[in-house]
Amino acid sequence: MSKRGYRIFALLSVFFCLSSMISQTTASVNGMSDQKTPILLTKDEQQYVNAHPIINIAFMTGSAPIIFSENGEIKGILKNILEEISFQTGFEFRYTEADNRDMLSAMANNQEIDLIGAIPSQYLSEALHNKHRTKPFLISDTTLFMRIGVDASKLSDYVLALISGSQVPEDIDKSKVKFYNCREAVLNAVEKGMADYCYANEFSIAYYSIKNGYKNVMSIPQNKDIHEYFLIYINEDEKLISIIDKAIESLSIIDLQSIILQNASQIERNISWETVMYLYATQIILIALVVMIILSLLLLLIYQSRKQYKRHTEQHRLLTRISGEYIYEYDVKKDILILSDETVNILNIPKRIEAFKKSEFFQKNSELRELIHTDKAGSELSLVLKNGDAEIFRLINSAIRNKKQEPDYIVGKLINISEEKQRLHDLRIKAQIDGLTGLYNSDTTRTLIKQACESSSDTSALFIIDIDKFKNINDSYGHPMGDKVLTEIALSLKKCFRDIDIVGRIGGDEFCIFMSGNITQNLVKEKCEQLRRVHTVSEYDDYVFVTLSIGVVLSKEYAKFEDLYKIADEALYKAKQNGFNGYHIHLIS
Ligand code: GH3
Ligand code: MG
Repeated sequence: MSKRGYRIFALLSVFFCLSSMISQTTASVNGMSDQKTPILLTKDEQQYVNAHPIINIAFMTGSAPIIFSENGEIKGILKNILEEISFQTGFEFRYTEADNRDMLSAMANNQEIDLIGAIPSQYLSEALHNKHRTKPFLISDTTLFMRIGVDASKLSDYVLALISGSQVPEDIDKSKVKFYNCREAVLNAVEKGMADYCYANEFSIAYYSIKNGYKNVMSIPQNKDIHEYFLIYINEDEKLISIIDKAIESLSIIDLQSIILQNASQIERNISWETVMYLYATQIILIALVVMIILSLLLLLIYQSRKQYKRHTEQHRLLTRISGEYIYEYDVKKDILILSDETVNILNIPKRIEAFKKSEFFQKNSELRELIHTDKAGSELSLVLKNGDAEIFRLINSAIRNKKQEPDYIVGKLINISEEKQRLHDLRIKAQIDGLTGLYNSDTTRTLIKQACESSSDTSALFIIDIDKFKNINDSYGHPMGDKVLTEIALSLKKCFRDIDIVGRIGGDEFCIFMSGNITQNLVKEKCEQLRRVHTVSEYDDYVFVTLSIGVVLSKEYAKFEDLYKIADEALYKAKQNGFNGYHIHLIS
């Protein structure tokens, strides 16, 4: 038979024992009838019970399931039998547990006890052997209990486990014997391999096999020897002997069966990890595998979602960086401002500011206060960056509100719009400038001069300057040369006038200049003389000589642009009439 086969046999034999022992025992109990005999105490016996109600009984430790203590409570077949006797006689039994035989003998010698319970005759010391005893209340076959692997036909080669104080059988070598304190210790020694075999009653083997979950052993009924269980009287007290004997005899087979069954069904199993593994190894491994697979899948799922989350965060970070967006959060209740890494990178403030409203950043920088204004969308603010530059940001705030609609949390972003602003500015400027000469274009010139006229009450001068015979230049030297002439003249005009003067091109070869402030006639003349010189424009080998005609109106009081323009235009016409390269000044006083 395989090792595992033996183990199964061993376990099965334990259960077999439990069921078979009941019928066997009940049949073996000497003198017991099927019917419970009512116990009738004589008058003397009743008086004895009244005078000696307490009976002290001692038993050996580890004698389960016959009698034993568990968690301070006395249990077992004998305990139940004595309860029955107690019920019938009126005796009260008090129990003392002896750890070893010497202790038991000492209690007997000192007359501390009245009875000793449940020691088979084989294990009695000589002194106890001669004492009076009850009829046996339980009989059991002797069973060989041995470690799996022991050859039952050569037991003399193996180590025998005995209860201390027991006689060593004659045919056994004493060096091959080990002693243990009690029955349970003997059985445990065989299970653990400290000894190889022992003999025990089938009740104890069944009980401890279930309780301790033995798995390295097997038991074989011997049919050669029996264990009888009885009570031993310490004193030759005839009355006590007569009462107890009567009571034991009165126990019916049914009483005993139910007592044994009750004890067999109440074995508390010591569940060790090894026992559980032995019994449920396959199931445990399967469950562990399933759990491991589920755990692995969960871990994989968590890993993947974390990876995805990281990727999303990184994408979002990149997007915000590319789009020039800077995120921040503000916990309204806790008054904590938290900036994203990107925001920290550009602004000169920490990533997390506790008590933001009291912080110096908030106190000193009014722009930063805007960050915690709820539902602020589209407002613009200028922030000083780490590098010292000030840039313009558009601010968008959104609030998470509580049930009372108060903001609990504000999430916002700053969008850097400096470049956009600059572009707009450039476009606006571009729209005001004449593409060829870089001077104000006609519309802008007129608008600016109109505005200047309206706001100025000082003497002002409006110049209209026209290039003489410009058409000829185009015709003779080509259009590009004409453009060059226009550009050079524009440059000369710029140089001639002050920065605060409005200088613009208002037609093909016509320019308009407005001077305000205390403009004198002399200054106007001076400017006209300056412009009257012949302008030489060269391109490669070509030289063009250009002259200008100038019409000026000098007004000492407020005048409308349209009026001034008309007068200056007439002055120009006069200058042209007088021959080219001249000027005419019209004074309005
Ligand atoms: P006047 O002395 O009487 O002013 O004669 P003019 O030849 O200058 O006559 P007019 O003012 O009629 O001629 C202006 C010419 O300027 C007509 C047009 O072809 C030319 N012109 C207008 N805009 C441009 C330009 O942007 N580039 C060039 N090259 N020529 C232009
Ligand atoms: Mg002209």
